[in-house]
Amino acid sequence: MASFKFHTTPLSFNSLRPELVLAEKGITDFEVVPTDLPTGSHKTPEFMEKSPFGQVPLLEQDDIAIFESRAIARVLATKYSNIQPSLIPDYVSDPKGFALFEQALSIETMKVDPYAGPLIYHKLIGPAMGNTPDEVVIARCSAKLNAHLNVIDGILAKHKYMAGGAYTLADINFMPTFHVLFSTGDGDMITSRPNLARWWADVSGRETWKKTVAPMDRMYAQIQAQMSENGGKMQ
Ligand SMILES: N[C@@H](CCC(=O)N[C@@H](CS)C(=O)NCC(=O)O)C(=O)O
Repeated sequence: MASFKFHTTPLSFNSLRPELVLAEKGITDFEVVPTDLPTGSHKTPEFMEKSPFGQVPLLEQDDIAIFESRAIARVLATKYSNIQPSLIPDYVSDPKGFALFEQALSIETMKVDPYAGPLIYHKLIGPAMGNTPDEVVIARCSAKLNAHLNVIDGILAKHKYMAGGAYTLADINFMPTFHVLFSTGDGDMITSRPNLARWWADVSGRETWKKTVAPMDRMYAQIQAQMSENGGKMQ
């Protein structure tokens, strides 16, 4: 019997966080429950009972439902902490590594996501749904994100990965958002910065990442092809 249920869709870049943890750990013994965003299967009362923001990903295990991709990724990385790569530094044996890890997680949620999120919405998701992009939001978020990426580039000048010498969940948490920046035409935010570019080449070159991101890339390519036939709209 599968040890948990994972609700996801290849349309969801946030789902890539827990999916990459599972790929890194080699876990395949679980049930994937496909969510159909276009038909709104994530807005039914049954789904929203478990995921009250009406979003994926969603993990169901041990009689509890857990939403928010970063929380799910951390639960899974902790559940399978005995399988390498460890992904979460141990505070007792490596307090400095653990501190850098917590710091890197916070940088992603506080300094990257609040600016990259609206950028991705206004440049990619909104227009695909027929909404007019807000250029003021785009300009403000691009400026902030660029400033914060300069700092992150400086951090990566000091160590190989986001939280020190080892690849961790902190790296994983940044990756989906940075990947989508290549689809908004902002890939140079990563590739023009030497340390970020070196880090990105390393982490995105991992076989686990290539395998995890492939279904989303195929789905985005299909949508783009449909949109160009459809005058820039999804349907
Ligand atoms: N902070 C949430 C964001 C989840 C999210 O935005 N999920 C998207 C797919 S990537 C979704 O379900 N969108 C549908 C909606 O919001 O109605 C997380 O990291 O899990």
